[in-house]
Amino acid sequence: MVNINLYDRDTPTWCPGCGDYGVLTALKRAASNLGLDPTKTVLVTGIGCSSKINSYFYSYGIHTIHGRAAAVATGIKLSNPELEVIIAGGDGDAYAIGTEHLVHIARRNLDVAYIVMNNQIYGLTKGQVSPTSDEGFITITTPYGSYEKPVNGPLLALASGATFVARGFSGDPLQLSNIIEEAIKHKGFALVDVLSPCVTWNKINTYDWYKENSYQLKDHDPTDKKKAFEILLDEKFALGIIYKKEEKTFEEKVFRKFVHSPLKPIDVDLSIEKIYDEFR
Ligand SMILES: Cc1ncc(C[n+]2csc(CCOP(=O)(O)OP(=O)(O)O)c2C)c(N)n1
Ligand code: SF4
Ligand SMILES: [Mg+2]
Repeated sequence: MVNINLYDRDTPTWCPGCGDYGVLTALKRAASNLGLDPTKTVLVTGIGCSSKINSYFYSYGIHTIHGRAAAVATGIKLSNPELEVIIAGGDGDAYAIGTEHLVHIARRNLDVAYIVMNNQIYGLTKGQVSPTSDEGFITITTPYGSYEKPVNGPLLALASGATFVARGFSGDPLQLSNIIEEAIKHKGFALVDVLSPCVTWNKINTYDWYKENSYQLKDHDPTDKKKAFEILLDEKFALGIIYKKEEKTFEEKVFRKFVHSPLKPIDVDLSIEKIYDEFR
């Protein structure tokens, strides 16, 4: 275990009480327990309040474009499989604009962990309906209530071939940190959906609401895939590791066959004048 403060960076600008604080705390604790080396760790995010998490976590990081974190993470992991690559972002990022990347990263079983901070709303853009908003949910873009059924992200990931699927709650950062630790340790694609309230724009799915509408998994065999599907179809949110199976990763199957070491660092002269010269 290393000192948790090692992973501190800027002070978060999230609203007081935002669920994302709990996720950051849990991630830092998991990193500390695993002794993650910040110089060999990359936290890749999309766009959203949740995606700002890599500004507050001390490691390498890329704040990519909305919905494309999984695609960028795939490139990083394939260039250098020795890096610990973690993806994080919101429900909009993962389950709306990024859906296709989620499906394909899951079925490839790339060895990365993906933390989705699910607040059932678009937080950063000030409270529009999201793909996980409940039917009937009133927002500024759905004044008569949402007419759409919510996307079940963990179920989608499991159906797409994810080899680790879990759900945590940012109101319980200790359990969440244990889950994130297991997800990072897992060899293969790990999805962690986190119930992470937006206290500013979502006045329905609050901490209390999630407490009333979730339950702890007990005596569950996470290798039982059929049971995992059943659990994910429950009306209430099951908390814990829902599915886990060891399978060959994408890197083991493809990358190692053709390239036997990470792409080598090269000396690049980043002087802007030199770059301009090339295009003059
Ligand atoms: C291509 C593109 N489309 C739309 C946006 C506008 N946009 C920024 S964040 C966001 C949604 C954020 O919601 P979510 O991913 O759930 O993150 P949260 O802020 O709730 O944590 C949208 C639609 C954008 N930045 N880029
Ligand atoms: S708007 Fe919502 S999601 Fe964004 S920082 Fe505030 S509470 Fe968190
Ligand atoms: Mg959101």
